[in-house]
Amino acid sequence: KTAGKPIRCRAAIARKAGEPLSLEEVIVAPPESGEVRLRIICSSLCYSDITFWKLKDPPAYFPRILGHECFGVVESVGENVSEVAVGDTVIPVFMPDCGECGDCTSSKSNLCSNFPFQVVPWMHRDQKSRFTDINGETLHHFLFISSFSEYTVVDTVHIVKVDPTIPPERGCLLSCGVSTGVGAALKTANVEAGSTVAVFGLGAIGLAVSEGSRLCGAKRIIGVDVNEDKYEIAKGFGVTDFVNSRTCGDKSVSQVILEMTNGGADYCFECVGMASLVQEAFACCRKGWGKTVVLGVDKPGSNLTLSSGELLQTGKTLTGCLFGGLKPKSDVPMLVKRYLDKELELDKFVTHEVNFGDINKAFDLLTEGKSLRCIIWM
Ligand code: CXF
Ligand code: ZN
Repeated sequence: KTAGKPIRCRAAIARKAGEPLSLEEVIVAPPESGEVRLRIICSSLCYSDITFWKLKDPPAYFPRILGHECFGVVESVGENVSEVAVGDTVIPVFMPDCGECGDCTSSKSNLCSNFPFQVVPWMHRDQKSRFTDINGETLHHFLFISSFSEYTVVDTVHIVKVDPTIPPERGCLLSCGVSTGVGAALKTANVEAGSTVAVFGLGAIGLAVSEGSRLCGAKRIIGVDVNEDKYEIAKGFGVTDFVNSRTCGDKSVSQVILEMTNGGADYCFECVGMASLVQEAFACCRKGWGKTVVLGVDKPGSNLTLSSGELLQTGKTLTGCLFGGLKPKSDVPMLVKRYLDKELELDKFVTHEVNFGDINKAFDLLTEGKSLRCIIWM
């Protein structure tokens, strides 16, 4: 009944940087060609929502509907949509997957060139918004998803149809953060069984890297954090050793890890977003074959200092990835299957749940470092 017509529903609008989201009625336009309109079942809060909510300078856009880690059902489809139908359960992903370009057709890349990933506040194809508030003011999109609304319009290049038997409150985790960490271990690094891994930063992303490394059969997983309390939590994600980077005395973290591992970790993952930590990670991955993967997002313009001699003489690899290097349309269903087969553990990431009306509590919990993932039920 609603197909082809605007929908009036409830959304949480970020009106000003860092101020509580305001729950308001919004109008969601019907999907255009190549797009679908989704009913969001639940979202979970990813730290990128906080980052862009706090942002005062460009690329900050207000008013805006944030949210990008979610699970939904197709309410209606625009023209030229054959991949999904009304009623299908989907996981939206901020990374596009057009399935046709040189990158999407290659198993070696997840960086779509037809819809290059950028942080813009619009829909891909017409650079316009599908949201207005009740006064007719345009509301900006976020990461092509904007899930803090009962209904949202998403381009089909950003949706993945999934097995409807996965519970929404687990499926939504695979929409961003957990997939990013698990993918970095499974795909970007391709962690070998029996290896030693060092994870810098034990937030949800670092813990997802640990979970991915555990899945790959890593023998030793060294967690690095400034907060000692993280170790107890991290043990549940496969972390076997802990280094407090604040209490290394006159040694650097990399020196401590080089000594602990007798020459370096086979794989290092930077999950904080600090150039200096990338250097530390690279310094303690093993010569000859060590691989360092950057997942953390540092401030724009932050540079790495790396000696070309060190690169030449050690043969180490330094790389980075978005969304763990996963190809959304094929790899998200693979992770769903591994969850349903009881290999990939997702339950332990969920520390809190709130109703949509209490969404600001979810923001407080994550800002204060009290939650890993908080489910926000529509
Ligand atoms: C991030 C990835 C890097 C750019 C900003 C958004 N994605 C999701 O949290
Ligand atoms: Zn995210």
